[in-house]
Amino acid sequence: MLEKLDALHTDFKAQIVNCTKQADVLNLKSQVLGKKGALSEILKSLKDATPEQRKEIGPVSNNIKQDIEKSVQAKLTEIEIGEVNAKLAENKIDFSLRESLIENGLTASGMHPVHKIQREVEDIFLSMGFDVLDGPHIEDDFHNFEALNIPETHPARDMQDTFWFRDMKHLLRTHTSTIQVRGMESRKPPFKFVGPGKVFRCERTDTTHEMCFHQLEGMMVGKDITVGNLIYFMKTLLKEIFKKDMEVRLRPGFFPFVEPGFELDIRWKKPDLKKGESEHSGWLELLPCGMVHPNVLRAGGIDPDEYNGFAFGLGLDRLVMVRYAIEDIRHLHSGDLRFNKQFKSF
Ligand code: FA5
Repeated sequence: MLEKLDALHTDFKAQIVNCTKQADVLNLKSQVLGKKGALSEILKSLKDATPEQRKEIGPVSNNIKQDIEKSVQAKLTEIEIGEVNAKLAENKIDFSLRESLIENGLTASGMHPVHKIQREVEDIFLSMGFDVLDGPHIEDDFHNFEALNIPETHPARDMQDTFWFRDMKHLLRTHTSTIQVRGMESRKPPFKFVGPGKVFRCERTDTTHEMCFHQLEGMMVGKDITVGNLIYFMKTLLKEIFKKDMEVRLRPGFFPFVEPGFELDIRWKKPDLKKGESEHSGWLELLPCGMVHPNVLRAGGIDPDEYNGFAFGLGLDRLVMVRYAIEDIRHLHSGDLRFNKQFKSF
């Protein structure tokens, strides 16, 4: 019986190396280990064996069974990896190369308008000497609220309804001001940086409100920074984006992390004008900003008696709406190809 087992094992090993499909491997496994398979057939005669022979054959047949199962698993994995690699090689696309996209017939595609405007804004700030920073989507209470002068019991927490994790310590960031805090922690003044990214709020959606949208935070800290500096950078940004001087309005706005705080609104030519309504009737809230609150500087390890600065938070989806006269923010992430195809990059 031992010879038969040995022959079965050798035969299995010879056959499995030639399998090229997962189905062949599974068939082979069932021929050898299945209920009516070769191993069961051999072990049927175990009933006629002496107790000594059984003692010897039992462990041998178990070892062979385990080895076959291991080989089957390894072969299945090897074939799967081979298939995935073959598919990857077949569909090799370098998304950073225009030629590669054209080769693959992907010329109808384009960069998403929010991503495109984000890159443009980053480039504008880079050209003015700002750094571009990144930050995590999942944040802790400290970086999203506490360090921004919004303690646990502060009513300002209600301004940004939040998706909390079960531990009630972590949340999906509600604004990119978290990058402001992380930026202060990692550098010494003077500095200036912007931090773009996705943010999340438990919002009731409408034409100008989404639950997941994009912001770009900016911060400049140094000595004797003024509101004049803030307005200069904001107006330069808008002029570069819209390629003309934009009419803006600055009105007082409350944010616990700035003092004084402002809302910078932009004159918006409403795309869905009602009868009799002037096309210049709209102001769109676009860019809240202000001088950084001393408590925020302190939380970031900066002495407010020595340094001050400004900060702003730009709504990137809203900027796209103004630039392309989009009447409903929900088009932007609807995945509707009729909408997306209008933003071909080339
Ligand atoms: C903030 O998020 C502040 N962190 C911004 C800030 C930074 C103020 C630094 C002062 C200093 P607010 O909640 O207003 O502020 O959002 C900022 C911008 O994001 C808005 O002006 C708007 O353009 C955009 N925004 C806000 N909520 C939504 C929404 N639900 N959908 C789309 N865009 C939104």
